[in-house]
Amino acid sequence: MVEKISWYEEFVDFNYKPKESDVICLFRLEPSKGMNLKEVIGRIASESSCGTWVTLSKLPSRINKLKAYAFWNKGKFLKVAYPLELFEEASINSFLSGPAGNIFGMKAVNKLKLMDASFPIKFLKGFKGPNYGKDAIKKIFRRKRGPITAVVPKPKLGFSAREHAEIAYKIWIGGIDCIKDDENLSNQKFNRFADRVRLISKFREKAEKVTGNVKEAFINVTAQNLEEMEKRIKLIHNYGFNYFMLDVVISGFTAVGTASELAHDFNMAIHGHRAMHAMFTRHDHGMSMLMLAKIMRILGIDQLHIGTVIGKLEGKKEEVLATKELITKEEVAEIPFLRLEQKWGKIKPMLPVASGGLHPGILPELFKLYGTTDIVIQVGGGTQGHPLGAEAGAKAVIQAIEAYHQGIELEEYSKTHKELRIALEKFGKVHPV
Ligand code: CAP
Ligand code: MG
Repeated sequence: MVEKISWYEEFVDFNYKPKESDVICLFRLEPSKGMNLKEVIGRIASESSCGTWVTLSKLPSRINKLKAYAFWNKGKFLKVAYPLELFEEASINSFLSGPAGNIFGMKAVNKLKLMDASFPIKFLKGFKGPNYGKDAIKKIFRRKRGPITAVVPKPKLGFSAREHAEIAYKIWIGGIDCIKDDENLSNQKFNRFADRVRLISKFREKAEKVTGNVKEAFINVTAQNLEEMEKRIKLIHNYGFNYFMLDVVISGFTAVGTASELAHDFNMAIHGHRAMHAMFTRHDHGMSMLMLAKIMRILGIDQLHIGTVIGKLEGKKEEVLATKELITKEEVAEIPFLRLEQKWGKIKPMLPVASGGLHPGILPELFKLYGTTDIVIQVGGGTQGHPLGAEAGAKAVIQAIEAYHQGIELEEYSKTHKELRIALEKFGKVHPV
């Protein structure tokens, strides 16, 4: 009798009832030409857990306890249950190397997207999560509600450290809470990291004295190795800042885990920039932004860019709002084909960051979507594009927030607020693309 060559079907069981302790993954998939859905489903569950393409001469006695089961399929959507002991405790990387690993390169699969993964509390218990999260508003800024406001000195690159700090000062005295490095500013020759930290600190002291308000900075510690990243975090800490910023995708999940350990050690908050995410979160192959945001909350990022819906960067309303709920609530229900249910246990809620093409003219639209209590907004070009300069641009942003909080239309409020009026004359209500 010819021995059968494959055993993928052993990883499909539509009668399987997931255990409390299982990790459940939701995939969206399209089989390659010539492959039917059933053939592909077994491959996905097998290759992302403990199987392989061919029957083997010897199997470990525990193999059946480690098999993942594809147990639900509706159209292009598939759920796979993974026994928790497949994954190393307190390691997202261990998880990702399976359900976010080789299966995305299988010839049998034409398109595959990891939409979400629901983790049992037993797994989440291994992680500290965000150090501040939503509490930053009251613990760092000593305010009851948001938004926390931030501005990136623009253009992205080109200012010297001193020029950068001087612009920061203008933005701070215009009323903005935080200055943010751009995602591609690190330690360039024309703006050395150590000079920037020192000078921003100097101007921050001045701005706090002049305004009487807390002023913060999200300075980018993204570096080529963990040792250098740690050195940069320590320097920022030594200058008394409560935040640092990290490009979380470019740095990688191990760096995010290390940065989070340091943030807890130094009692700091991490601003997570998601540059590079769109290489795999857009369209139908890769991992959803919702899944990436869940990973960042587990790993301990305090606030994360998740999109604006109305700005210049891609992000559909349904997914942005489902992601915002996922990172700000204690638990969320399933949204069919988009999000699985998730209880968070002791993992603190994060703050969503809305950024990208924002300006005073469209802030009310953003707040209608997001609310203003738990949110960080970043308005870069929309501040420094103001005809009267950065300080006036900052004032126009603050005036737009005040108008929204008082329930007054921007046009009405701009009659008595010059900076807002001039901003509206230039930007109108344009949705930049
Ligand atoms: C926004 C920004 C941010 C984007 C990132 C930029 O500047 O600084 O990096 O918001 O996108 O470089 O484009 P503006 P996302 O305020 O001048 O648009 O927030 O979607 O991750
Ligand atoms: Mg940027």
